[in-house]
Amino acid sequence: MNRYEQAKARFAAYGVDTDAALKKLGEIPVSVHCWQGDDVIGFDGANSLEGGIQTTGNYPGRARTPEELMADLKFAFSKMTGKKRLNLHASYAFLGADKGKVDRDAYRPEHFAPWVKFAKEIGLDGIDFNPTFFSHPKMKNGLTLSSPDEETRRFWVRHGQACLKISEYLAEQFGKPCLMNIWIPDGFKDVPADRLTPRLRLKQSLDEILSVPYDKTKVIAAVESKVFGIGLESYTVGSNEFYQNYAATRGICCLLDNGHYHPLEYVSDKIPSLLAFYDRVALHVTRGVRWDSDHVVLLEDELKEICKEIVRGGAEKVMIGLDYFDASINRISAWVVGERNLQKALLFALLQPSETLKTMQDEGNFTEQMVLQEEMKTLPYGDVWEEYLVKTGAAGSDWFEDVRAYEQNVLQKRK
Ligand code: RNT
Ligand code: ZN
Repeated sequence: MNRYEQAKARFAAYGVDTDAALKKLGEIPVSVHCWQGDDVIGFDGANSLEGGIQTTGNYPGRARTPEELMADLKFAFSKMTGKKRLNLHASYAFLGADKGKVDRDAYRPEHFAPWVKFAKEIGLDGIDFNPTFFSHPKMKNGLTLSSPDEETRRFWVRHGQACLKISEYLAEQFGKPCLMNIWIPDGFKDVPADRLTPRLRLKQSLDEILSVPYDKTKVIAAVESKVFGIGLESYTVGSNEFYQNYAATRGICCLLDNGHYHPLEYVSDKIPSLLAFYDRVALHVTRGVRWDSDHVVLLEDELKEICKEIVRGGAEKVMIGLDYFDASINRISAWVVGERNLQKALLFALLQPSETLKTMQDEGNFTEQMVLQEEMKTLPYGDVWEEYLVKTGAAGSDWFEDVRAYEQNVLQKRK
Protein backbone atom coordinates (compact mmCIF):
# COMPACT_ATOMS: atom_id res chain seq x y z
CA MET A 1 0.00 0.00 0.00
CA ASN A 2 1.36 3.43 -0.90
CA ARG A 3 0.89 6.41 1.38
CA TYR A 4 -2.35 7.49 -0.27
CA GLU A 5 -3.86 4.04 0.05
CA GLN A 6 -2.91 3.95 3.69
CA ALA A 7 -4.43 7.37 4.27
CA LYS A 8 -7.54 6.34 2.38
CA ALA A 9 -7.98 3.38 4.72
CA ARG A 10 -7.53 5.57 7.80
CA PHE A 11 -10.22 8.00 6.62
CA ALA A 12 -12.47 5.15 5.51
CA ALA A 13 -12.43 3.86 9.08
CA TYR A 14 -14.35 7.05 9.95
CA GLY A 15 -16.69 6.66 6.99
CA VAL A 16 -14.88 9.30 4.89
CA ASP A 17 -14.37 8.62 1.18
CA THR A 18 -11.12 10.31 0.14
CA ASP A 19 -11.65 9.67 -3.60
CA ALA A 20 -15.02 11.41 -3.46
CA ALA A 21 -13.44 14.31 -1.53
CA LEU A 22 -10.74 14.77 -4.17
CA LYS A 23 -13.29 14.73 -6.96
CA LYS A 24 -15.42 17.33 -5.20
CA LEU A 25 -12.39 19.52 -4.47
CA GLY A 26 -11.61 19.75 -8.17
CA GLU A 27 -15.12 21.04 -8.85
CA ILE A 28 -15.20 24.00 -6.46
CA PRO A 29 -14.31 27.23 -8.27
CA VAL A 30 -12.08 29.79 -6.58
CA SER A 31 -11.86 33.32 -7.93
CA VAL A 32 -8.30 34.61 -7.77
CA HIS A 33 -7.90 38.37 -7.39
CA CYS A 34 -5.76 40.09 -10.02
CA TRP A 35 -4.73 42.86 -7.60
CA GLN A 36 -2.10 40.99 -5.57
CA GLY A 37 0.36 41.37 -8.45
CA ASP A 38 0.52 45.16 -8.71
CA ASP A 39 -0.39 46.34 -5.19
CA VAL A 40 -3.96 47.28 -6.25
CA ILE A 41 -2.85 50.10 -8.56
CA GLY A 42 -4.56 49.13 -11.82
CA PHE A 43 -3.89 50.49 -15.30
CA ASP A 44 -6.20 53.45 -15.54
CA GLY A 45 -4.08 56.23 -14.19
CA ALA A 46 -3.76 55.87 -10.43
CA ASN A 47 -0.29 55.86 -8.95
CA SER A 48 -1.28 55.30 -5.36
CA LEU A 49 -3.95 53.38 -3.50
CA GLU A 50 -6.66 55.59 -1.98
CA GLY A 51 -9.86 54.79 -0.15
CA GLY A 52 -8.97 53.52 3.30
CA ILE A 53 -7.03 50.48 2.10
CA GLN A 54 -3.27 50.08 1.95
CA THR A 55 -0.58 47.78 0.69
CA THR A 56 2.58 47.83 2.74
CA GLY A 57 6.04 46.70 1.74
CA ASN A 58 8.48 47.39 -1.02
CA TYR A 59 9.43 43.99 -2.38
CA PRO A 60 10.90 44.31 -5.87
CA GLY A 61 9.04 43.08 -8.94
CA ARG A 62 5.61 44.74 -8.83
CA ALA A 63 3.81 44.30 -12.18
CA ARG A 64 3.73 47.75 -13.76
CA THR A 65 1.99 47.06 -17.06
CA PRO A 66 -0.85 44.86 -18.27
CA GLU A 67 1.71 42.62 -19.98
CA GLU A 68 3.67 42.14 -16.78
CA LEU A 69 0.56 41.48 -14.72
CA MET A 70 -0.69 38.90 -17.20
CA ALA A 71 2.68 37.16 -17.33
CA ASP A 72 2.82 37.03 -13.54
CA LEU A 73 -0.75 35.81 -13.27
CA LYS A 74 -0.16 33.12 -15.85
CA PHE A 75 2.89 31.93 -13.97
CA ALA A 76 1.11 32.07 -10.60
CA PHE A 77 -1.91 30.16 -11.95
CA SER A 78 0.44 27.42 -13.19
CA LYS A 79 1.45 26.82 -9.57
CA MET A 80 -2.08 26.79 -8.16
CA THR A 81 -4.48 23.88 -8.02
CA GLY A 82 -8.15 23.24 -8.71
CA LYS A 83 -10.82 25.09 -10.70
CA LYS A 84 -10.07 28.76 -10.96
CA ARG A 85 -11.65 32.01 -12.03
CA LEU A 86 -10.11 35.46 -12.33
CA ASN A 87 -11.37 38.32 -10.18
CA LEU A 88 -10.89 41.65 -11.98
CA HIS A 89 -11.35 45.26 -11.01
CA ALA A 90 -12.60 47.89 -13.46
CA SER A 91 -9.33 49.78 -12.96
CA TYR A 92 -7.62 47.01 -14.95
CA ALA A 93 -9.30 48.11 -18.19
CA PHE A 94 -7.34 48.03 -21.43
CA LEU A 95 -8.21 51.49 -22.67
CA GLY A 96 -5.99 51.60 -25.76
CA ALA A 97 -6.82 54.64 -27.86
CA ASP A 98 -9.48 55.62 -25.30
CA LYS A 99 -6.83 56.33 -22.68
CA GLY A 100 -7.30 59.84 -21.32
CA LYS A 101 -10.58 60.18 -23.22
CA VAL A 102 -12.88 57.67 -21.64
CA ASP A 103 -13.42 57.82 -17.89
CA ARG A 104 -14.69 55.07 -15.60
CA ASP A 105 -18.30 56.05 -16.13
CA ALA A 106 -18.01 55.06 -19.79
CA TYR A 107 -15.93 51.87 -19.73
CA ARG A 108 -17.21 49.30 -22.18
CA PRO A 109 -16.97 45.51 -22.52
CA GLU A 110 -14.36 45.81 -25.26
CA HIS A 111 -11.95 47.34 -22.74
CA PHE A 112 -11.90 43.94 -21.06
CA ALA A 113 -11.67 41.74 -24.15
CA PRO A 114 -7.93 41.09 -23.65
CA TRP A 115 -8.74 39.68 -20.21
CA VAL A 116 -11.30 37.33 -21.71
CA LYS A 117 -8.75 36.13 -24.24
CA PHE A 118 -6.17 35.69 -21.50
CA ALA A 119 -8.51 33.78 -19.18
CA LYS A 120 -9.61 31.48 -21.98
CA GLU A 121 -6.05 30.84 -23.08
CA ILE A 122 -5.01 29.66 -19.64
CA GLY A 123 -8.18 27.62 -19.16
CA LEU A 124 -9.96 29.57 -16.45
CA ASP A 125 -13.58 28.91 -15.61
CA GLY A 126 -14.68 32.53 -15.92
CA ILE A 127 -14.13 36.10 -14.75
CA ASP A 128 -15.72 37.96 -11.83
CA PHE A 129 -15.88 41.72 -11.77
CA ASN A 130 -15.65 44.69 -9.40
CA PRO A 131 -16.45 48.31 -10.15
CA THR A 132 -13.55 50.41 -8.81
CA PHE A 133 -14.85 53.14 -6.52
CA PHE A 134 -11.42 54.19 -5.23
CA SER A 135 -8.06 55.66 -6.29
CA HIS A 136 -9.69 58.16 -8.62
CA PRO A 137 -9.95 61.99 -8.77
CA LYS A 138 -13.76 61.87 -8.87
CA MET A 139 -13.88 60.75 -5.23
CA LYS A 140 -14.92 63.87 -3.37
CA ASN A 141 -14.03 64.24 0.32
CA GLY A 142 -13.55 60.48 0.32
CA LEU A 143 -17.10 59.81 -0.90
CA THR A 144 -18.47 58.20 -4.06
CA LEU A 145 -21.98 56.74 -4.20
CA SER A 146 -22.93 58.49 -0.97
CA SER A 147 -21.59 61.90 -1.99
CA PRO A 148 -23.81 64.94 -1.34
CA ASP A 149 -22.36 66.39 -4.54
CA GLU A 150 -24.80 65.32 -7.21
CA GLU A 151 -22.29 65.37 -10.06
CA THR A 152 -19.93 63.14 -8.09
CA ARG A 153 -22.68 60.75 -7.05
CA ARG A 154 -24.03 60.51 -10.59
CA PHE A 155 -20.55 59.82 -11.99
CA TRP A 156 -20.17 56.82 -9.71
CA VAL A 157 -23.71 55.61 -10.45
CA ARG A 158 -22.82 55.62 -14.13
CA HIS A 159 -19.66 53.68 -13.30
CA GLY A 160 -21.72 51.02 -11.54
CA GLN A 161 -24.11 50.85 -14.46
CA ALA A 162 -21.27 50.52 -16.95
CA CYS A 163 -19.84 47.69 -14.84
CA LEU A 164 -23.14 45.79 -14.89
CA LYS A 165 -22.95 45.72 -18.68
CA ILE A 166 -19.31 44.63 -18.56
CA SER A 167 -20.20 41.88 -16.08
CA GLU A 168 -22.96 40.67 -18.35
CA TYR A 169 -20.50 40.52 -21.24
CA LEU A 170 -18.01 38.55 -19.10
CA ALA A 171 -20.74 36.06 -18.14
CA GLU A 172 -21.69 35.61 -21.79
CA GLN A 173 -18.11 35.03 -22.83
CA PHE A 174 -17.75 32.06 -20.50
CA GLY A 175 -21.34 30.86 -20.39
CA LYS A 176 -21.17 31.12 -16.60
CA PRO A 177 -22.53 33.75 -14.19
CA CYS A 178 -20.28 36.64 -13.25
CA LEU A 179 -20.24 37.96 -9.70
CA MET A 180 -20.24 41.76 -9.67
CA ASN A 181 -19.20 42.93 -6.24
CA ILE A 182 -19.72 46.48 -5.05
CA TRP A 183 -17.41 47.81 -2.39
CA ILE A 184 -17.07 51.54 -1.77
CA PRO A 185 -14.64 53.26 0.59
CA ASP A 186 -17.10 55.97 1.70
CA GLY A 187 -16.74 56.95 5.34
CA PHE A 188 -15.44 59.52 7.82
CA LYS A 189 -12.33 59.82 9.91
CA ASP A 190 -14.08 61.50 12.77
CA VAL A 191 -17.43 61.72 14.52
CA PRO A 192 -20.07 62.31 11.84
CA ALA A 193 -22.63 65.07 12.01
CA ASP A 194 -25.09 62.93 10.09
CA ARG A 195 -25.01 59.16 9.88
CA LEU A 196 -28.30 58.64 8.10
CA THR A 197 -28.31 60.85 5.00
CA PRO A 198 -25.14 59.38 3.44
CA ARG A 199 -26.76 55.95 3.77
CA LEU A 200 -29.96 57.17 2.15
CA ARG A 201 -27.91 58.50 -0.74
CA LEU A 202 -26.04 55.21 -1.03
CA LYS A 203 -29.36 53.37 -1.08
CA GLN A 204 -30.63 55.62 -3.85
CA SER A 205 -27.39 55.24 -5.82
CA LEU A 206 -27.48 51.46 -5.60
CA ASP A 207 -31.10 51.47 -6.72
CA GLU A 208 -30.12 53.62 -9.68
CA ILE A 209 -27.27 51.29 -10.62
CA LEU A 210 -29.49 48.21 -10.42
CA SER A 211 -32.29 49.92 -12.34
CA VAL A 212 -30.52 49.32 -15.65
CA PRO A 213 -31.91 46.16 -17.16
CA TYR A 214 -29.52 43.25 -16.76
CA ASP A 215 -29.87 39.51 -16.88
CA LYS A 216 -29.97 38.24 -13.30
CA THR A 217 -29.09 34.72 -14.40
CA LYS A 218 -25.85 36.10 -15.81
CA VAL A 219 -24.83 38.76 -13.33
CA ILE A 220 -24.93 38.14 -9.60
CA ALA A 221 -24.75 41.53 -7.94
CA ALA A 222 -23.27 41.65 -4.46
CA VAL A 223 -22.53 44.27 -1.82
CA GLU A 224 -19.52 44.13 0.52
CA SER A 225 -19.78 45.77 3.92
CA LYS A 226 -16.95 46.89 6.13
CA VAL A 227 -16.46 48.17 9.64
CA PHE A 228 -13.79 50.82 9.05
CA GLY A 229 -10.92 51.92 6.80
CA ILE A 230 -7.59 53.63 7.39
CA GLY A 231 -8.23 57.33 7.85
CA LEU A 232 -11.96 56.50 7.93
CA GLU A 233 -12.06 55.04 11.42
CA SER A 234 -15.26 56.56 12.78
CA TYR A 235 -17.92 55.76 10.23
CA THR A 236 -18.48 53.54 7.19
CA VAL A 237 -21.51 54.29 5.05
CA GLY A 238 -21.73 50.71 3.72
CA SER A 239 -22.00 48.99 7.09
CA ASN A 240 -22.99 45.39 7.66
CA GLU A 241 -26.59 46.16 8.70
CA PHE A 242 -27.01 48.57 5.81
CA TYR A 243 -25.94 46.09 3.15
CA GLN A 244 -27.64 43.04 4.61
CA ASN A 245 -30.93 44.84 4.60
CA TYR A 246 -30.25 46.29 1.20
CA ALA A 247 -29.43 42.89 -0.30
CA ALA A 248 -32.40 41.21 1.36
CA THR A 249 -34.90 43.77 0.13
CA ARG A 250 -33.45 44.00 -3.39
CA GLY A 251 -32.90 40.30 -3.99
CA ILE A 252 -29.16 40.60 -4.45
CA CYS A 253 -26.26 38.95 -2.66
CA CYS A 254 -24.08 39.78 0.37
CA LEU A 255 -20.33 39.47 0.12
CA LEU A 256 -18.53 38.71 3.38
CA ASP A 257 -14.88 39.71 3.63
CA ASN A 258 -13.44 38.11 6.75
CA GLY A 259 -11.24 41.15 7.37
CA HIS A 260 -14.29 43.40 7.65
CA TYR A 261 -15.63 42.57 11.10
CA HIS A 262 -14.63 42.96 14.71
CA PRO A 263 -11.95 40.40 15.58
CA LEU A 264 -14.28 38.16 17.56
CA GLU A 265 -16.95 38.02 14.88
CA TYR A 266 -16.50 35.00 12.64
CA VAL A 267 -17.41 34.73 9.00
CA SER A 268 -17.67 30.95 9.51
CA ASP A 269 -20.72 31.72 11.64
CA LYS A 270 -22.10 34.34 9.26
CA ILE A 271 -22.15 32.03 6.23
CA PRO A 272 -24.85 29.69 7.63
CA SER A 273 -26.72 32.64 9.13
CA LEU A 274 -27.07 34.14 5.67
CA LEU A 275 -27.76 30.81 3.98
CA ALA A 276 -30.86 30.58 6.16
CA PHE A 277 -32.23 33.51 4.13
CA TYR A 278 -30.30 33.75 0.85
CA ASP A 279 -29.75 31.31 -2.03
CA ARG A 280 -26.11 32.23 -2.11
CA VAL A 281 -23.41 34.14 -0.36
CA ALA A 282 -20.10 35.47 -1.71
CA LEU A 283 -16.79 35.61 0.12
CA HIS A 284 -13.57 37.56 0.10
CA VAL A 285 -11.14 35.32 1.89
CA THR A 286 -8.32 37.25 3.48
CA ARG A 287 -6.35 37.33 6.74
CA GLY A 288 -6.53 40.37 8.96
CA VAL A 289 -3.79 40.78 11.52
CA ARG A 290 -5.17 43.13 14.20
CA TRP A 291 -7.03 45.06 11.52
CA ASP A 292 -8.17 44.56 7.92
CA SER A 293 -4.53 44.21 6.89
CA ASP A 294 -5.10 41.80 3.99
CA HIS A 295 -2.24 39.46 4.84
CA VAL A 296 -1.75 36.32 2.75
CA VAL A 297 -4.26 33.58 3.60
CA LEU A 298 -2.65 30.93 5.83
CA LEU A 299 -3.94 27.51 6.79
CA GLU A 300 -5.46 28.61 10.08
CA ASP A 301 -8.34 27.41 12.21
CA GLU A 302 -10.83 30.08 11.08
CA LEU A 303 -10.07 29.32 7.42
CA LYS A 304 -10.82 25.66 8.13
CA GLU A 305 -14.07 26.61 9.88
CA ILE A 306 -15.06 28.81 6.92
CA CYS A 307 -14.39 25.93 4.56
CA LYS A 308 -16.38 23.51 6.72
CA GLU A 309 -19.36 25.85 6.43
CA ILE A 310 -18.87 26.14 2.66
CA VAL A 311 -18.86 22.37 2.31
CA ARG A 312 -21.71 21.76 4.76
CA GLY A 313 -23.89 24.51 3.35
CA GLY A 314 -23.45 23.24 -0.21
CA ALA A 315 -20.37 24.54 -1.98
CA GLU A 316 -22.42 25.68 -4.99
CA LYS A 317 -24.14 28.29 -2.80
CA VAL A 318 -20.91 29.96 -1.73
CA MET A 319 -18.91 31.97 -4.25
CA ILE A 320 -15.32 31.94 -3.07
CA GLY A 321 -12.97 34.78 -3.92
CA LEU A 322 -9.57 35.74 -2.56
CA ASP A 323 -8.75 39.28 -1.44
CA TYR A 324 -5.35 40.09 -0.01
CA PHE A 325 -2.34 42.11 -1.05
CA ASP A 326 1.09 41.84 0.44
CA ALA A 327 3.88 43.95 -1.03
CA SER A 328 6.52 42.85 1.46
CA ILE A 329 7.19 39.41 -0.05
CA ASN A 330 7.38 37.86 -3.51
CA ARG A 331 3.92 38.63 -4.89
CA ILE A 332 3.67 35.44 -6.92
CA SER A 333 4.45 33.38 -3.89
CA ALA A 334 1.79 35.35 -1.99
CA TRP A 335 -0.79 34.47 -4.64
CA VAL A 336 0.14 30.79 -4.72
CA VAL A 337 0.44 30.27 -0.96
CA GLY A 338 -2.97 31.81 -0.34
CA GLU A 339 -4.70 29.89 -3.10
CA ARG A 340 -3.16 26.58 -2.13
CA ASN A 341 -4.06 27.15 1.50
CA LEU A 342 -7.66 27.71 0.54
CA GLN A 343 -7.61 24.45 -1.40
CA LYS A 344 -6.03 22.65 1.54
CA ALA A 345 -8.67 23.99 3.90
CA LEU A 346 -11.42 22.91 1.51
CA LEU A 347 -9.88 19.45 1.38
CA PHE A 348 -9.70 19.37 5.18
CA ALA A 349 -13.40 20.23 5.30
CA LEU A 350 -14.30 17.63 2.69
CA LEU A 351 -12.50 14.98 4.74
CA GLN A 352 -14.57 15.48 7.88
CA PRO A 353 -17.18 12.85 8.84
CA SER A 354 -19.79 15.60 8.71
CA GLU A 355 -22.91 13.42 8.83
CA THR A 356 -21.67 11.42 11.81
CA LEU A 357 -20.76 14.61 13.66
CA LYS A 358 -24.14 16.18 12.91
CA THR A 359 -25.95 13.15 14.28
CA MET A 360 -23.87 13.33 17.45
CA GLN A 361 -24.82 16.98 17.84
CA ASP A 362 -28.52 16.25 17.27
CA GLU A 363 -28.45 13.40 19.77
CA GLY A 364 -26.77 15.58 22.36
CA ASN A 365 -23.76 13.31 22.28
CA PHE A 366 -21.33 16.17 22.80
CA THR A 367 -18.61 14.12 24.51
CA GLU A 368 -18.17 11.81 21.55
CA GLN A 369 -18.53 14.70 19.14
CA MET A 370 -15.55 16.41 20.76
CA VAL A 371 -13.51 13.21 20.80
CA LEU A 372 -14.14 12.56 17.11
CA GLN A 373 -13.51 16.17 16.08
CA GLU A 374 -10.18 16.09 17.88
CA GLU A 375 -9.20 12.64 16.58
CA MET A 376 -9.82 13.85 13.03
CA LYS A 377 -7.29 16.64 13.40
CA THR A 378 -4.29 14.31 13.23
CA LEU A 379 -5.32 12.15 10.30
CA PRO A 380 -2.90 12.10 7.31
CA TYR A 381 -4.35 15.00 5.27
CA GLY A 382 -0.95 15.63 3.72
CA ASP A 383 -0.95 12.28 1.93
CA VAL A 384 -4.40 12.97 0.46
CA TRP A 385 -3.24 16.43 -0.64
CA GLU A 386 -0.17 14.96 -2.34
CA GLU A 387 -2.42 12.52 -4.17
CA TYR A 388 -4.56 15.44 -5.33
CA LEU A 389 -1.50 17.20 -6.74
CA VAL A 390 -0.41 14.06 -8.60
CA LYS A 391 -3.92 13.27 -9.90
CA THR A 392 -4.57 16.79 -11.18
CA GLY A 393 -1.08 17.29 -12.55
CA ALA A 394 -0.66 20.34 -10.29
CA ALA A 395 2.77 21.54 -9.27
CA GLY A 396 4.17 19.53 -6.38
CA SER A 397 5.18 20.88 -3.00
CA ASP A 398 8.48 22.07 -4.52
CA TRP A 399 6.71 24.75 -6.64
CA PHE A 400 8.66 27.51 -4.92
CA GLU A 401 11.87 26.56 -6.75
CA ASP A 402 10.33 27.79 -9.99
CA VAL A 403 9.13 30.98 -8.31
CA ARG A 404 12.66 31.66 -7.17
CA ALA A 405 13.91 31.25 -10.75
CA TYR A 406 11.12 33.51 -12.06
CA GLU A 407 12.10 36.11 -9.51
CA GLN A 408 15.68 36.03 -10.70
CA ASN A 409 14.93 35.95 -14.41
CA VAL A 410 11.90 38.21 -14.60
CA LEU A 411 10.97 40.12 -11.44
CA GLN A 412 14.43 41.37 -10.53
CA LYS A 413 14.86 42.86 -13.96
CA ARG A 414 11.98 45.28 -13.30
CA LYS A 415 13.84 48.26 -12.02
C1 RNT B 1 -11.57 46.70 0.85
C2 RNT B 1 -12.33 45.55 0.29
C3 RNT B 1 -12.27 45.39 -1.19
C4 RNT B 1 -10.91 45.56 -1.79
C5 RNT B 1 -10.77 45.10 -3.21
C6 RNT B 1 -9.54 45.63 -3.87
O1 RNT B 1 -11.50 46.71 2.21
O2 RNT B 1 -11.94 44.37 0.92
O3 RNT B 1 -12.84 44.19 -1.53
O4 RNT B 1 -9.94 44.88 -1.04
O5 RNT B 1 -11.90 45.39 -3.91
ZN1 ZN C 1 -12.80 42.57 0.12
